[in-house]
Amino acid sequence: MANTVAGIAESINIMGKRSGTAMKERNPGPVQEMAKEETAAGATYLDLNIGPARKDGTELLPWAVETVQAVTSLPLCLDTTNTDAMAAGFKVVRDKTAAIMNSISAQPERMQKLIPVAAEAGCNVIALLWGPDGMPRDSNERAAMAVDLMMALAEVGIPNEKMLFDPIATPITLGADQIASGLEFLSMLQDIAPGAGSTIGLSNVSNGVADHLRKYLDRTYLIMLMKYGLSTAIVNSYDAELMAICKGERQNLVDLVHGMIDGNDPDPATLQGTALEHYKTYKVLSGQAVFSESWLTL
Ligand code: THG
Repeated sequence: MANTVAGIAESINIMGKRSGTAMKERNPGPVQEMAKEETAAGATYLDLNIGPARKDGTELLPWAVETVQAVTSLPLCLDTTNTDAMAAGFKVVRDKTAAIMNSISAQPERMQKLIPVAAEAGCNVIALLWGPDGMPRDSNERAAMAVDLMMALAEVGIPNEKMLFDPIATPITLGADQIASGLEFLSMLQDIAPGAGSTIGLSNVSNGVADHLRKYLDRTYLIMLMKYGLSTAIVNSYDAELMAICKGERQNLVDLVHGMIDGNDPDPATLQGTALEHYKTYKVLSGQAVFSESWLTL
């Protein structure tokens, strides 16, 4: 049971208001400010997400890597679906063995292109459980994809300890079944790939939910994932409460939610503040209560 989770800060991102504009204009200032803010917030890695970057990815990602490396020594997580951009980005990464490739999915052409790049860099690899037919339907499909990825990575000498399996978080608005199946996969992971790590894009769970409510879902979801040994998470490092959970500073809330997973059902009348928020949010994320945007006030 993990007590801490390494946070991969997500905010330097081509879709973001501040960082997206700056990246498109190749304006280093805002990107470097954000890198310093994410570092100060206690991130363990900085994700640099340029999206598909079809036109200029091979130039943009190396620019982003060098821009951020000028102001922080934190290891980087290079995030793009453009395989040429990924290779170009890794060329200029200073500490390749500490960095993360985000990601290699279980699609044959992506595996073929990226696995040699990862082997050469000696980096960590996020193994994204997304297959040729898209999203896995249950934990067994996740397990089958994980085996495929693990075997292909092992073939080039990448050890389990450098793999971070991402079971893919789905929005709560699609229901709690997929959330349960991701957790179930994590509980199987050490049998499938002993020593391997894991990660998840936490904020996927609150995708499509009103902005001011998203953080409650992300925080409780993180605590649930910790019960199943999640080792890293892609996080909004501007949420100080979420970062406190990552750093192991909210043991009382962890005990509450993990107790509920074990079958305890505390009387909500005895809870208040953040404890009550996590109680209500756990009910929704575990499928015991139906999600609606009034879940916290009911
Ligand atoms: N798994 C892996 N990698 C991933 C994801 C995953 N990378 C991309 C994504 N999912 C995680 N990254 C983000 C980055 C930003 C946001 C969500 C996920 C986000 N940003 C705010 C918004 O859009 O409201 C703020 C944007 C802004 O700055 O204006 O939500 O699942 N392996």
